[in-house]
Amino acid sequence: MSEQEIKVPDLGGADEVEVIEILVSKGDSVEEEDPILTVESDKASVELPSPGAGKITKITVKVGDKVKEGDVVGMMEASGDAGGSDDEKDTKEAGFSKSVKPDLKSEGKAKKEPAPKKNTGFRLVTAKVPALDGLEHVPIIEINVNEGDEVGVDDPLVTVESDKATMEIPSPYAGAVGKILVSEGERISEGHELVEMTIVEDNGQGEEIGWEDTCSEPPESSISDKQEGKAETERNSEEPKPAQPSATHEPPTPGAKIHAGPAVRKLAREFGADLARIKGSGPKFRIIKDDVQAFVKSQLRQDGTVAGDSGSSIPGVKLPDFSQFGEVKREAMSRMMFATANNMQRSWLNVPHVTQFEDADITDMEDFRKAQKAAGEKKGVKMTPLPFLLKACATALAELPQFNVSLDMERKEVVRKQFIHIGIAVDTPNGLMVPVIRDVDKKGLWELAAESAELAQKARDKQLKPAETQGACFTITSLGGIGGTAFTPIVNTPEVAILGVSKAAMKPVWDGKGFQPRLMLPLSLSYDHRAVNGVDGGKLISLIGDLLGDLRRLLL
Ligand code: CAO
Repeated sequence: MSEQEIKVPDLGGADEVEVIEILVSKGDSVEEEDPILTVESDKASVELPSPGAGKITKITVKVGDKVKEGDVVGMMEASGDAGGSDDEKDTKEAGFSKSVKPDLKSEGKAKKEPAPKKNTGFRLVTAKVPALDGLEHVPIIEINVNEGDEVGVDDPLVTVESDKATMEIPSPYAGAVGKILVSEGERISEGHELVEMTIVEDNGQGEEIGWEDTCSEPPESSISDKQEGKAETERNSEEPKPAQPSATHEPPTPGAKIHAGPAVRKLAREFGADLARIKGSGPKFRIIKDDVQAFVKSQLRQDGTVAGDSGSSIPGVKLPDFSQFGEVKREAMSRMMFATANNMQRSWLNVPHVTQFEDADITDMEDFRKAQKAAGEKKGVKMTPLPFLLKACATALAELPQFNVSLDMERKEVVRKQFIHIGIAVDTPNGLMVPVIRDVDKKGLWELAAESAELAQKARDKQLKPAETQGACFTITSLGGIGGTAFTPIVNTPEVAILGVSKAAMKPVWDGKGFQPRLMLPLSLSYDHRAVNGVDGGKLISLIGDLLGDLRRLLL
């Protein structure tokens, strides 16, 4: 192992560039060509790659430093034979310039466009790709304009990215963007037609400022400078200079310029993160890798999809090596199991749960239900306790509409639903599913019996359509056919309450004179204590109990 200097390679003509991002830290292992720093001239940002494979021992520059060709920016311990001879080292140090050599001095400047013939009035021209300093077939990563946009000379039309640099292709004309002739991902080289534009001419003195006509050199100040200044002013007026990487995001601003290097853009693409929604915490509000990572993490937390992350700063559960205790087998979770696990965790962590219990006297209800057996056989529908529970819950929700809501905490609003759709938890071989019965309040017991049986069967057969699992206001989870005396169900967010039903049992009930044998159905109502208070919880569960105890009340 030998230590070697990491030097700034040939910068393709730029005298001095600014370090805008340091992509490695002391102790990091890197491969040859791995990006070490991002530097930026006034025209382009470029990553300086590692001259070889090894371990970084020191970085001697900081963000904001100006560097030029030959400057030492760090040290590394080369692995393998990366130490090599001095000649070899020099070659590797110059690896950047040997692979792709974007011209940091003139990058993005369009070659003089042949002057379109001048006529008076409007004229259609086609903006083409200028010389790209040796680069060919570079992919377009962003189209910066839309049809109908007014652009000025040098405004960026598209952004392309080689494996080392990101650059904007500026417009050679001022005018209105017409048909866009390229698409994102398309690879372009010099001469490729980008967009059609309508330019205005006024007896040959019009707004067209084709470089050939007006400048012997392309315009001095590039659009990057102009737009960066504009973006900076806008952002400065919104907030003070950022200090920490920030995961905050805003709705995309159409046409806003994004400042990010190639590695950051690549990372964002890999995560599917929209750079327009990420605030940069780097110099000049440049988006750095930390910003992308923080943004992605915050998005996943919002979706509740960070595996092993509680989403509430509570450390995840650490697993021991189970094999030390005996033989184990591992198997992949099904997608449904993983989704259910995340939903449960999200609900448990977001919702302050309270559970209240009640025993409903269903002796009369069961007599009535059993009396329907023959009628059910005729109809081909089995009448279980579930339709009664559905009907009782719908009636109770109509009477206590404070339970038929969802909370929009972001907008500080309560969403009051003007419909009563109820989900039923169904145990399937693939896991828990919750099909939804719509407009329960408008349906009769037979209809509810038929529909719940059909949806439960569809759930077990994996035949449910997405729409059949959406839109519930409330959920019933019945373990009555299985057993148990009570349980505390987890609210199925964004609903605010759920009714758990356990197994009915004969119990001695005091009627004021003596104990009577009654069939009692244990109910557990869990609710979101942000949305409803304990008094309401008590009212709802008592009401459901009363309705089940005396079915005539369902008619009132
Ligand atoms: N007490 C006593 N018996 C009950 C009862 C109760 N609360 N609820 C139902 N039963 C009886 C039924 O009457 C039926 O008996 P018979 O065959 O003698 O008539 C038997 O239990 C089976 O009923 P069922 O389960 O077929 O029908 P259902 O309408 O009561 O329930 C469904 C349908 C889909 C809710 C149920 O099949 C199911 O999947 N339950 C599990 C829900 C679940 O997983 N919850 C947990 C979610 S949290 O992890």
